[in-house]
Amino acid sequence: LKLTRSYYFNFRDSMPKMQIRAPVRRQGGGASQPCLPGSYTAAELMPALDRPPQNPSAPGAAGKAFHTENLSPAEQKEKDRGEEKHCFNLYASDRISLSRDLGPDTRPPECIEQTFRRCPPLPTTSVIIVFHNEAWSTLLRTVYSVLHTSPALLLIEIILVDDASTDERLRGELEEHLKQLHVVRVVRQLERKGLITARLLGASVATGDTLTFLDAHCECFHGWLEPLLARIAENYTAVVSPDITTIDLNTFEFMKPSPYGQNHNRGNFDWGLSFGWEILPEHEKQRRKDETYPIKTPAFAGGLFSISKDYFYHMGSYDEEMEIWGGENIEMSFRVWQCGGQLEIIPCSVVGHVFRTKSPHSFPKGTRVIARNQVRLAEVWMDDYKEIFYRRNQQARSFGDVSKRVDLREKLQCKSFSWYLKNVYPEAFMPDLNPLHFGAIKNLGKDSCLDAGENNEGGKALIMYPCHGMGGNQVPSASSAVCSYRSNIRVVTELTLNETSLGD
Ligand SMILES: [Mn+2]
Repeated sequence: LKLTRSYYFNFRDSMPKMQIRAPVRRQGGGASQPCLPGSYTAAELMPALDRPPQNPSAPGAAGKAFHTENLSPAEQKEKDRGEEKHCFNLYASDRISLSRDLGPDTRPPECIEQTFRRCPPLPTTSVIIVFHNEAWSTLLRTVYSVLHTSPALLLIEIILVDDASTDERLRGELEEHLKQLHVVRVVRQLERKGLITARLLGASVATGDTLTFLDAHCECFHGWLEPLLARIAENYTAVVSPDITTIDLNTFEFMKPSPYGQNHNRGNFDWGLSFGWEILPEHEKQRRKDETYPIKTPAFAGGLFSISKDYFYHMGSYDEEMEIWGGENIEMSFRVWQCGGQLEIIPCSVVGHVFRTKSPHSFPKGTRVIARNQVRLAEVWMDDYKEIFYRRNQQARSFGDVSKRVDLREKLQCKSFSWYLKNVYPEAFMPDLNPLHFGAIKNLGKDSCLDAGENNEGGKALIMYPCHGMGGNQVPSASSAVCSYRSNIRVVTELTLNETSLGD
């Protein structure tokens, strides 16, 4: 076993570092390629780096919570400082091993027992991690986690893309530390240009058959990579996300998967073009015989996914004129589906992510860039349905030149947005395309407007709220007696339009 691995590393190290291999499209039966019959053995799928022996009583061992209460004043001060800078418990993260294990494999048995055929072979991958002033311990734990869980055979490299970090430690010391890890390298974007440009930079130097994008504060669970790559081997046009689980931002507890399967969510969007999660519709549950089946998802969160590298470029990678962050995941969701691909979540692939409740980063040009990105995607992909978005979001429609993206849509002969709604997301809440009236419903006496309220996913009653004239939660699209309220609320409210029913 050791022999096979050292042979592999020798072989790899003997090749020039920046070699570019001919792209190999691995689709269908792979009859033209010689490959061995049967399935990969455990020995063939040995990780790129062995996990060092673990101390079961160390902080956060086996993915358990690490509680940091009752601290001394000095410790508390450190904790507060970390929290302020990163919006998670850095004090805890800094004390948890960079190589911590996550305990036994608790996935459903069919995931644990899943085997992967050698023919066609599983494609290799380049893992691309973009960071901007990320905390040292979360960034490095992400890197080690990938190395400890990804088969050496499949992991070509980890590419860290620095989006102009200013923290001193992330500059010189990072390369120094990574020298010992042969497959990790850093590329730097000197000016802060955001996630999209940084990912494109990472992809441009990647040499794997597939690209796997991860956030800089993740931990990968047992066997996360193989099911993603197996799905791409099976279908070159599949764009696949792992099942994203929570790493608690206060205790760094890793929420492990349940052996009995989960109540899965899929991704969606509302007419403000924000991403959200929803439970699977019944027909999708019926279609899946067990947990090895992919979940088809109308939209994806876009932070963690794998895609064939050829397909990534064939499909127009990203809209390069989108700035910083925001909207790019919805753009890619529409594009993949409308242009013949599939967007899927693979439940046997589990990756943890530290979900924060607020962003620790400033947006160089304010959150206006998100609105601009959204307008760009609405203009290119949504046909007449963009009007529903504009009705809710009454911002200026300045979005630059989208002609290249329109040409792309033409070239790929992509389907219409109404095709997407009908075939991929028939459950979408559909406001009228041409309502008789639309706007806020106002109580003139009190100058308050009917409002969906904050975080109303449909379960809460509507409220009266001072009118702000900005649309958003106050713009239903109304036609005669039917008031369709906020897009992601699928309850159609019958309103009797008389004064008594519109009191507060
Ligand atoms: Mn993140």
